[in-house]
Amino acid sequence: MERKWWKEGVVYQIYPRSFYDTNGDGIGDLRGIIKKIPYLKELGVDIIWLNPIYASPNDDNGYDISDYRAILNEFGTMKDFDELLRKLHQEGIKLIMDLVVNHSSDEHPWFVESRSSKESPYRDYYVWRAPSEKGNVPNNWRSFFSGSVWELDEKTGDYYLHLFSKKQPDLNWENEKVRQEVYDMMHWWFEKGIDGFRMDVINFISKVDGLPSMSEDQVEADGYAWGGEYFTNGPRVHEFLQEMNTKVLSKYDIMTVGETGGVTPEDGVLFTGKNRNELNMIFQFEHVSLGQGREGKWTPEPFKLTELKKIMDKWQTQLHGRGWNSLYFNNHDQPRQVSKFGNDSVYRKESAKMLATYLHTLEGTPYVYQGEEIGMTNVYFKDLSQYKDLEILNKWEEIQRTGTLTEEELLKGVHINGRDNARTPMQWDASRHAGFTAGKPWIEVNPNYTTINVEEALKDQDSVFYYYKRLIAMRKEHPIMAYGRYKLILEDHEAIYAYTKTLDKDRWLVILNFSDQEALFEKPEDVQINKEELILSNYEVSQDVSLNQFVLKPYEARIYAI
Ligand code: ISL
Ligand code: CA
Repeated sequence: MERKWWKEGVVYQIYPRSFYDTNGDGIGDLRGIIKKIPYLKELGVDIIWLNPIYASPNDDNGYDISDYRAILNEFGTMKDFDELLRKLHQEGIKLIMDLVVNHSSDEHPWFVESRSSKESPYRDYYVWRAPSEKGNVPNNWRSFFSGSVWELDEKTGDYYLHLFSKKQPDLNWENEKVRQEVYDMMHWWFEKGIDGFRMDVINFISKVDGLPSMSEDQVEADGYAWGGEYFTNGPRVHEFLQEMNTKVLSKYDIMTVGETGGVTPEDGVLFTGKNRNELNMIFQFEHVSLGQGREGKWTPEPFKLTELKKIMDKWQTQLHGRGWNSLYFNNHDQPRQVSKFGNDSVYRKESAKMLATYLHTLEGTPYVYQGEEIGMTNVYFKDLSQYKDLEILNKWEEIQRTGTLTEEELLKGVHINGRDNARTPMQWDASRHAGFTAGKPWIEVNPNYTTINVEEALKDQDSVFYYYKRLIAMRKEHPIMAYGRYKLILEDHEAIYAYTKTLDKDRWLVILNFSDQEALFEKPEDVQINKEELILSNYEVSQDVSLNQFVLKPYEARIYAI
């Protein structure tokens, strides 16, 4: 398999707003990241991904950009950015930025121009449509953040498309000039020396011609339908990415990761295949979408380990040698992984380490989301009004109209799947506001900061932090972690997730207990053991254990070289 730095590295994702505040305004900033470089160095990560830090009115925390070449005032200045990049590079850490070009802010000068008149040279930078024959919205698609994807612009009497909030109008990728603007901007950042991009909802940029309505029977209580099939992996998406690759990406030694909801492994191969000249890797969503009920993520239901295995096994085997996976359970849009896939009470530390063992031994590049390395958990705010995320707040408004959920039910869903679970401030120490800010944080800290925090973790040799540090260091010593071939065993087991990894003469056996009960491991006959060398575990392991059969403790994880 071809070796690449972005396959061997571990990415650490920083949500700047919630990382570290240096000036007491309650908002994390770039100087805060600079200040914490020694911490990142101690952990040993290779690549930093920053969520958007560009000028933005912050309707969606920076995913609504009003100037792609300026830094958000609250985060600092371009000088701070240059210093951050230089200092990270001095430490041998690479930096990738968020590229948000499916849409801009409605306050971006392009959109301000575009909406000014039907004759504006910028009109066609966005997606405008006349009202339907009945004088209504042009189609029945629902926005990601509730309500219609269309907003009427009084001035010209047309509607503009916004798959996300109405302050995030979709750019019109059919327009060559738009594409060129994006490519110029990307060159500008690459010339500054950044090392790549994470591309926001990049598989939504090409929409099906005519933007057809969904059929009436798809329309739900809110009056809209999910229009995904008309904008996910659209007709020209691969053409656009290949053009971007030819004109920009291929000119630099950089990495790219596409955020691609609604993809199958076959799509994954198209986006990341070596000879496709598109992206290096993608984030798929199948595993993090497990257990969605009647109202999607807001009505979570239990799911089985075998369902997770099925999904992950498919991605592991189908991309093997043909593409590349991104490995993650959480990010700024997802709940905390110990809360969703592990256990955030009695077995918090054990399950945090077990999940880490899993993500770092699959085929692909592991991503660590800030706070994951100390086992941060979901936040269980008592009241919906404590949340800041517009996805949650818009849903709250919607259910008051439709009555499809009670507030109590929504709150329960938010506790499990709300995006703000990931966005409460990083917990640095046990002092007020978790040492995140000297002021008042923009969103309340998780009250469990008094016990779960970085200072505590650094004092404890057995902490989740040091386990991550070890896994990250091991990746440099053991090419089998990044490049070894994954093969699932015990596929029907409902508690144990086990697999082998193989690279040339090296063979590892990874055994993970995903449950809070003891579980009996029985080695299948076709797994041949030549030696039993324990590489890593999250509990003390007694010497005389037999790999043929043994009992795993709750959330126990072991890696053996066999
Ligand atoms: O988190 C989600 C909600 O259920 C997703 O639907 C999410 O909105 C989707 O994955 C796209 O996410 C990305 O683009 C959004 C932004 O709000 C997210 O933070 C970003 O990661 C719009 O730019
Ligand atoms: Ca600040």
